[in-house]
Formats: sequence, C-alpha cells, structure tokens
Amino acid sequence: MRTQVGIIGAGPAGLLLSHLLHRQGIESVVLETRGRDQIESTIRAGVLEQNTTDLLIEAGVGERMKAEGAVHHGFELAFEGKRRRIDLTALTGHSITVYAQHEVLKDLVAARVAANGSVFFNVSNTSISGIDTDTPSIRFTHDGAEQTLHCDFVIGCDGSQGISRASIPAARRRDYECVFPFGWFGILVEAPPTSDELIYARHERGFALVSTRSPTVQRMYFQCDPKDSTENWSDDRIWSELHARVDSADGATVTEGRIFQKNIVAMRSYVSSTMQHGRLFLAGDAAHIVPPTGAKGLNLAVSDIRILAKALRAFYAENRTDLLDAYTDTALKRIWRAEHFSYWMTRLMHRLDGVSEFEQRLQVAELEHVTTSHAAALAMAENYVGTSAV
Ligand code: RFL
Ligand code: PHB
Repeated sequence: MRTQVGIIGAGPAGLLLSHLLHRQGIESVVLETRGRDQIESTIRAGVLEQNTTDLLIEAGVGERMKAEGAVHHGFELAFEGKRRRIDLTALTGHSITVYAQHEVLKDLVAARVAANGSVFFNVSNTSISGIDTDTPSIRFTHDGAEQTLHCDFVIGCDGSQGISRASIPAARRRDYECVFPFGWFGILVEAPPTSDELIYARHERGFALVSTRSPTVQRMYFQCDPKDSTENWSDDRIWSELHARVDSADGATVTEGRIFQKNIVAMRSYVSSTMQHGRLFLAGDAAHIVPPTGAKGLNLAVSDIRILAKALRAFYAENRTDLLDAYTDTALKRIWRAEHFSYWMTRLMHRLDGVSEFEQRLQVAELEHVTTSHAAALAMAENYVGTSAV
C-alpha cells in the first residue's frame, strides 16, 4: 500500500491532519489501534480555544460544534469561601467553547468517511522504518494480515503511550519532564449545570473543578492521590468532598445528580525536544503533555497540526522544505508557553503537600492578585484563551 503521508493515531491530531491534507489535495492514511466506537466515546477534553474553533470552522468541520457547543465568556476562581470571575471576553476580546473532545472526533471521522478517506481502525503491531531515507514505511497488522504502508512522511500522532517517539534515536532527543504527586478524580453527572461558567476551586483539602458537557450532563474533577482507586469513593463521599471544596460562604453550592462515570488521571508535564527526525514528525500528546488544569492539551495538538499541514503543503505545492525543517522550533514556542501556563496554574490551584504554610498563603495572595489586578487578570486570561501564543 502507498500514500503520501502515513499518520499513526486517530486522535484529534491525526484525524485533523488527515482532513486538512485532504483539503490541500494531499493523500494520507490513518492507522489506529482502537475501534471507531471506542475513540468516539472516550471522555477527555472539553475546553476549546478560539484558535481551535476557528480552524475547525474554516476546515468545514465546525457546524455541529457551532450549534451544540457552549461559548463561555469567563470562568470563576473559588478560594477562601468566595468566588471571583475572570472575564475572558472583556479582557481579551476572545472566548472559549465547551464542546467535548469525542464530539470533535465524531465530526472529524464523519468528514474522513464522507471523503472516502483511509482510516484503519483496530490495527496492531505498528512499527516504523526508514525515517532516515526518503521512502519511510509503517508496518502494521489489520484483520489478521500483515501490511506495509509506504509513504513520503510518517506523522506520529499516537499520543503519550504511542510507539512513534521511540523511533527517534535517543541521542537526538531530549526529554523534559515534571511528574506531579497528585491526580484528578473525574466524574460525569446527570444534572443541570452548577453555574453558567467553569469554576476552578482552590481549597486546603485540594483542588476541584466544576465543568460541563451539556445542559443535562456535567463534568467535575477533584484532586486526589493518583494511586487511589475509584472503588474507594462512594457517591456520598464524592459529593461531600466537592461541597467542601467548591461551595461558597454566600450559599452557592454544587448541584448534585446521578454519577455515571468515575475515573482517575495522573498529572504530568512533558516535552520531547526534538519533535522530528528525518521523515518522522511528532504532533500532539506524542510530543508533549500538560496537566489538564490550563485546558491546553487538545488545543496544543491542533496548533501543531496547523503548523505541520502548512509545512507539508509548502513541500508538495512548492517543493520547499524550510517550513518542515523549522517545525520543531516553530511548534515549541507555543508549547513551552502552554507548558509554563499549565504548570503555573496547577501549582496555584492544587494542595501542595510538604510545602510550608507560608507558601500556602502565597497561593492565596496570588489568587487575590489575579482577581483584583487588571494586569494579572489579563495575563491569566490571555494564556487561557490562547492569545498569548507566538
Ligand atoms: P490522543 O487523543 O491520545 O490520540 C492518540 C491516538 O493514537 C492511538 N495510538 C495508536 N495508533 C496506532 N498505533 C499505535 N501504536 C498507537 N498508539 C496509540 C490511540 O489509541 C489514540 O486514539 O492524542 P492527540 O491526538 O495528540 O490529542 C491530544 C488530546 O487528546 C489531549 O491533549 C487532551 O485530551 C488533553 N485534555 C484537554 N485538552 C484541552 O485542550 N482542553 C481540555 O479541556 C482538556 N481536558 C485533557 C482534559 C486530558 C485529560 N486526560 C484524560 C488526560 C481533561 C483530562 C481529564
Ligand atoms: C473538562 O471539561 O473536561 C475540562 C475543563 C477545563 C479544564 C480541564 C478539563 O481545565
């Protein structure tokens, strides 16, 4: 089998790249280990920057998002029993859209299917060879048969657990990493929204986040031990923890409902530098991870793909390699900005075990600052909506 661009992974990065390349007249094949049903039902991100929504709309896959996504003009910071609002639109002129990642994936898969695009689900044994040559290839197993996909480029969009990154020789790659000693306990709840906007709460018992998915389904998280088990948390225990962390002194309280999903995610920051070697390029979580506090992961994956699609177009349409050569440097500027913001917001909002009471008071002082100083609020808002990106 032969194509121009071989893409490993049908997450947001891989599917969006395949879709954008198709619009530019470039052929691609996407290889994915999981089934279509699985990728279309896994609950992950919820917050899309305007950069992301603009690109999806421009690429013709934003119709359902425009109709069903909820535009938010601000969010709330809860601390010391009070809630203060960060007015994103007044500060930056931009907003964010809450639209679930698996809904974005449904829209992208539908677009690939409508265009007769090649997406192989349920593949196994993926391996890459020849990235130092102009004729790289990907071997994989599909429906019990071993196959080889010959291509001009291999794009590793296979997330944090994928195989692509390890194909770059260790001597060429440097890993930068920070593992946080806490995780997020996430729940999905059948209930009306607690508030019109997201609430990020800092409390001595730990961080909590009240987000939403639709008028009838809510997404909430609270800081926990990453090694804890969902079985240790009865619904009553979850609600009492969320009330303790989020409810404010003026009586505003978290709206309860039937909990129908519980999961725990670990938190880490990670950057692979370089993001390319020969004819292999990494994009999205395959190249970098952020803790979810800043809601940047999916948005970063989309911004990598924007850069890569443009660079591949310059290669095929104008025989230029300069944009491909500059890919890592171009992408890393935005990635390091988002890494810093996500790390900063994580340290600002979470209970940091082992730090002194002095440092805990500094967290509160900083929250007072970002909610009262225009300059500090603006810096936070620009990072959150994504306009501080280079
Ligand atoms: P993905 O989505 O992990 O997709 C990678 C795909 O590759 C497949 N794969 C393979 N396929 C073939 N061969 C192999 N050897 C393969 N190995 C793996 C996998 O099955 C998978 O389908 O990576 P991608 O495309 O880079 O997208 C990244 C985003 O998914 C991720 O950054 C976000 O979900 C992060 N994130 C958030 N990002 C935001 O922008 N806004 C948010 O509000 C937000 N909230 C979150 C989040 C992530 C969370 N978790 C679960 C870590 C909230 C949470 C709780
Ligand atoms: C979500 O709705 O899943 C969500 C929202 C904001 C974040 C992270 C996750 O910072």
